Amino acid sequence: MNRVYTKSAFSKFYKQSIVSDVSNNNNGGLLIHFWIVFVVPQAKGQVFCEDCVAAILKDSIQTSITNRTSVGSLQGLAVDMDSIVLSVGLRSDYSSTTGTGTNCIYDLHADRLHQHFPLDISITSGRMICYFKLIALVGHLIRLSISAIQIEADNCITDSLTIYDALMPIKSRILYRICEPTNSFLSFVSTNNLMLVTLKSTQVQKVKEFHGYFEIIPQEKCGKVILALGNTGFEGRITSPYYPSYYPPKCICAWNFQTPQKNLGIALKFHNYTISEKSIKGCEHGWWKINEHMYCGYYIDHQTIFRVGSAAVNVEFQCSSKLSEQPLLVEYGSYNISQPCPLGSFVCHTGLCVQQTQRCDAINDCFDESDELFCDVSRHECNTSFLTQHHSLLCDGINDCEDGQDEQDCTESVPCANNTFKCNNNMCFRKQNAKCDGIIDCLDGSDENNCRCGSTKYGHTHHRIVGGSDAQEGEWPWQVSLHFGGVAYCGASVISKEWLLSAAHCFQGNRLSDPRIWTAHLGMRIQGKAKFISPVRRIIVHKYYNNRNYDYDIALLQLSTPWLDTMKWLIQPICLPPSTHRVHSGEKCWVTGWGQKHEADDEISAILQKAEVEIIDQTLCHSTYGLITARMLCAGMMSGKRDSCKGDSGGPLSCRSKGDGKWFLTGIVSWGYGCGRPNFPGVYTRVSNFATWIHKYVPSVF
Ligand code: 4AZ
Repeated sequence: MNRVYTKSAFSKFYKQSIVSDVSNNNNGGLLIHFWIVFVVPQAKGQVFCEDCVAAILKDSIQTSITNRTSVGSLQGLAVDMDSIVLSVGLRSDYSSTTGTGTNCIYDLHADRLHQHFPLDISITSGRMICYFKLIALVGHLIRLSISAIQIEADNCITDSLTIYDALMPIKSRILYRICEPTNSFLSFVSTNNLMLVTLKSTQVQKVKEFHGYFEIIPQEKCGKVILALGNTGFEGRITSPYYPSYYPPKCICAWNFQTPQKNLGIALKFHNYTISEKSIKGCEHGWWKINEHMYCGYYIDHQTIFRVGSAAVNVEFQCSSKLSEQPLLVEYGSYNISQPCPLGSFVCHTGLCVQQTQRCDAINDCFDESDELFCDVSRHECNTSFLTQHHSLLCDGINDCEDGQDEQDCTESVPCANNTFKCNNNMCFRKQNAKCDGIIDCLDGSDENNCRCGSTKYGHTHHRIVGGSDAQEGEWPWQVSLHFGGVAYCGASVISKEWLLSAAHCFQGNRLSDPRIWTAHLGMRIQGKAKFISPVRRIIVHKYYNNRNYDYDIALLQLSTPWLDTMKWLIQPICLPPSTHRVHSGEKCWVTGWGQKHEADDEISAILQKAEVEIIDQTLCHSTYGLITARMLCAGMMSGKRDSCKGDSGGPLSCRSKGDGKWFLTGIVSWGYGCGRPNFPGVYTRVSNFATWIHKYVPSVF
């Protein structure tokens, strides 16, 4: 290396080469892992590139033109050209592996298939980086299983567990990073016989622990020929490689299905996943080729069925992410092409079949609510001619009708006596003051829900406004302005002393996902004059956020410093709607933010703006935009004018409960076609869908 680089164009930057590891290659030779160290001044005009460094090395290797193999020679040594892989490492990665400052390096060799080699470590003091170098028999792979990890949860800033698909800690070879503590069982598979696991802790206050094991596993061939039986229904399953482990990048699988009859096609039931037509952009979570058609895959929180109307079906799946991905499970079976669903049933957008009687019953049987579209429930059935066949609307403890008609005369199904409290699970509790007395009376805790939220010291006026108007001090005490690098960038809402809710799309990208660059401005009316400013400690973006269609556009932010009760005149949390909460079209809500006042403006507003908007019927919104998922809702005016705009993203769509006058965070500003355009209302994240998800991270708000 010295000879190669001291004679190269980069000689003035070249420092040294250091072997970090030697392992077997797959051909009876050695695989040498080494650092080639360059010190490049930050001065302008320096031409230095990763590809050039690799090219210099490859140019120095002599290859014979007559003998066209990949083996060349360097200073008399045979070199496998295909084994030359060059990745850029950081100075910190380099110094950490060269031995100074750490005594926590384990070289672990495994030589027996499927034997578990335990990996357990606990760090009790000081700054620490532990390296586990896992080396398996050549030609085999490594499966790392994690049973528990206790680390600080702050986006990998203080602590992290990183799994590399190589022996050196090079960014481009990261398989997965864990930034949160977990007790769930997780496992990961390498693409070769080497893996490096690092556990970093920059400050140890509490004990940091990691428990797991690794094993050698054989390489698996993914895919097969499948002869489906004639019976309709699901009969088997296909999975991602190394299921139920996270599957490594660079995978490729091919399944060839054959049904016994021409009238039978193949149905694929994807668990927590869906595929849809590939657009010009690439796929982020796997691409699928099904009988010559291309699709992209997306992770979601429900199942979907994809049917191929052909007796011979070729399915090809290729990984597209650089990281390991969540395991995939797909059930398959044959179905009758001319009648995919049983007689008398309805085909959901998710491909599922539900009975016609399950349509328009206000229960999400399709998982994406497509059985509840084109129903026009509240308008039709809530006046005097209430249709009694829609049982679930009646006496279910939810006011489906604006006048509460569906919940009147419920003596039979809801035997709650006067002066008792009705829990969300329809049980009655006898104590008169069960609600918000600090004691959980209802089994589901619903008597203590939303007790210290959604109220303001400001008396709201209810006349309509045209476009936006200036908000008053203390009128929207949950409104937050999120500043990125000191500049107002997105909105958010206060939901507790230390948690905010915002939109996932505000945090997309390397820098935008770093909590250290953000500050949250609370209790603010005029931009820059916040009552309270806190750095952000942690950003949790929903793992199913889809940057194509803005599905699952939700993120939680944890403040570094909670706000104090002394600020409660200007800072208050907004209530979160329970998962049973349904919005009704025509309902009036308010959207607030410092975003652009007009679509064409490039300026944000100095004073917090508010605009009254109307919840738009989901069916109508669907017909305008097409791609409106069950995680979205539309609000605005079909005539245009009142709307949210750029800069309001992540901010609240606040709706006031008719019952107790409390304000609920019904939506989060997400997207839309322009701003205030007729027929294109704003699209909001439907917060009620995320009650369980929020509860997982913020148990205190329920
Ligand atoms: C945006 O770019 C944006 N009219 C936010 C809201 C809307 C449109 C765009 C809704 O952040």
